[in-house]
Amino acid sequence: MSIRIRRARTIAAVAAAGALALIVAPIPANAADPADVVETTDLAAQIAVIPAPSSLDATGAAPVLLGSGTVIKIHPLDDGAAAVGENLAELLRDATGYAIPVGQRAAGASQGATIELSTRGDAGLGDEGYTLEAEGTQVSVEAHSAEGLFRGATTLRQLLPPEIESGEASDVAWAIPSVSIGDAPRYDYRGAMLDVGRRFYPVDDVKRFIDQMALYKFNALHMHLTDDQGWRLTVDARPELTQIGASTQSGWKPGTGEPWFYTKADYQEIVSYAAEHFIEVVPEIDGPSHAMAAKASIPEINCDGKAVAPYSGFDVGLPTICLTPERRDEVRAYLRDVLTEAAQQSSSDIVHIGGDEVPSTTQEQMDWYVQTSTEILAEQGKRVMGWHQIGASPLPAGSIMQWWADAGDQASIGTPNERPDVHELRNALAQGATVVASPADRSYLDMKYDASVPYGLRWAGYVDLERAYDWDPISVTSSPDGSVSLATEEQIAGVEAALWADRAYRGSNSLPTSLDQFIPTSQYADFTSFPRMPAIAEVGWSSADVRDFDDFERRIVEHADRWDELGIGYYHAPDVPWKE
Ligand code: TNX
Repeated sequence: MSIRIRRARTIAAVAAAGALALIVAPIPANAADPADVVETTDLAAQIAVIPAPSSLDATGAAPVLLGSGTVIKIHPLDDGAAAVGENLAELLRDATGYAIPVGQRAAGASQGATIELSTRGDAGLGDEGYTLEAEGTQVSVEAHSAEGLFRGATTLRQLLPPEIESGEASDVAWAIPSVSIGDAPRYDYRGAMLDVGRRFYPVDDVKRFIDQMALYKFNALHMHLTDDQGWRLTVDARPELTQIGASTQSGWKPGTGEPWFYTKADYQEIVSYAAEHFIEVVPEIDGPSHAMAAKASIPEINCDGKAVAPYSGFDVGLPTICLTPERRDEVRAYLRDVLTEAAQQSSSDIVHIGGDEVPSTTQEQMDWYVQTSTEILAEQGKRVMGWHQIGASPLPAGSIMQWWADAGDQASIGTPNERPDVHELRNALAQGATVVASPADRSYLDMKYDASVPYGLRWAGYVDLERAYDWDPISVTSSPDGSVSLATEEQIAGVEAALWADRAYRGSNSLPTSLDQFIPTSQYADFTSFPRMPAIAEVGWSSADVRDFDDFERRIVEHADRWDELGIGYYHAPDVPWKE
């Protein structure tokens, strides 16, 4: 990454230097209406970008004001900028009521700043880096790719007042603080996972989650498409998987609802919608454990050749797909069908093969399962990702380990009694794998924030906002004193926020007694993800030297105004000083 980063300055540091007081000096001549008096404190507070950029200078000059003549200017041959420009224009039009043409300034129009977008920036900006300059009557966002420009436009969105999110015209001063920003992500992979296996999310709820991911610069949607309680992906070669395997979800037996699965068209709609937001969809087909839905649908992947009953309970560690030699042809054929179709329907070069919580298998059996899966995916040009348990098996270089360990595993790093998880990660790294960090006691969004929370689990402890924020991939793959590290910075691909759905119902400290306890998936996802998902976004995007929890908390409080505009039902965590 060769973006030049000025000495990191947190917003708090800028404020301390008194620069923010200058920001709101005089209203410039292009103000749409003299009544648009911009409050000093509002505008200062408005500099609340999440994740924190690599460098941000509040220049102290007057703010830039959008007006009825604002145009998004792009070079006529810059197709990447045109697509991002249209997307930005739509957001601005809805909220401002202005025409916001994309192209050149309309003749005669004069009110309001010009926004110039370009993907012709320096290659040193990388795939997702950008610069943003706002001063006078001009905002310029420059990147080396459409993706980088989209990330920059997202920052611009966050520099506008929260009403920009409302989707309907409001009468506020559309002021952008005068700033100079240089930014690029720390890690390439910034994921969020939905467990649609335990609980099916309708397409619209998946899109809602994608919108939220995009606002915080995530770039990978990991879909946990299969588990004991359900199979959600249409596989043409194996129609039974959705005919039988989609009839259950956690707590819901066959016959209690519609079959819960994505048709091919549904899934493509999700993939395309994600792509419009520069997010890849990483599909997961979990196995050899967490596979009761497959075992209920396909008799020949069971050792006795008989289908199991569809499962809608709450246990883990249930029987695996048969791994003894006499069933290997059938299991290989099953894996070939499902992994090939998962690969072909997906937009990412990564397919996740699960591998977690496997009871009573030998290492030889696990190796066979992992190697068979990786070979099938290699034929499709895909790399494998897996929960870190697959790290004990032979893996091609370039595979990705998802590290979901907790503080207990970390505490054993470098001691004579390192836990098996640690060996698995060491072994994977030695084979040329990289790590996605999703430590359960930091980034599992299904962990309760505190004892009062009615949904979710607490096996990895409570995860309040500070716990979700105050870590990084190096710290969670190192011994507590930092003296032994499993991975170098280069061996870390990124981070993931994982939203499991084992207990997506009210009163989750016990098993449910009524289907009325199940809240809609959008409500569950909003509550568990906000405010913590933006914290994980910052862990993945922002360099360590610009991160500071107090400043993050200040910015989160500002973002709550955006969530209100967007109708996001976030948790009013008692440890956060919300405005009201
Ligand atoms: C552990 S993390 C699991 C999931 C559960 C989750 C609940 C992992 C790879 N396996 O099956 O849903 O805990 O928190």
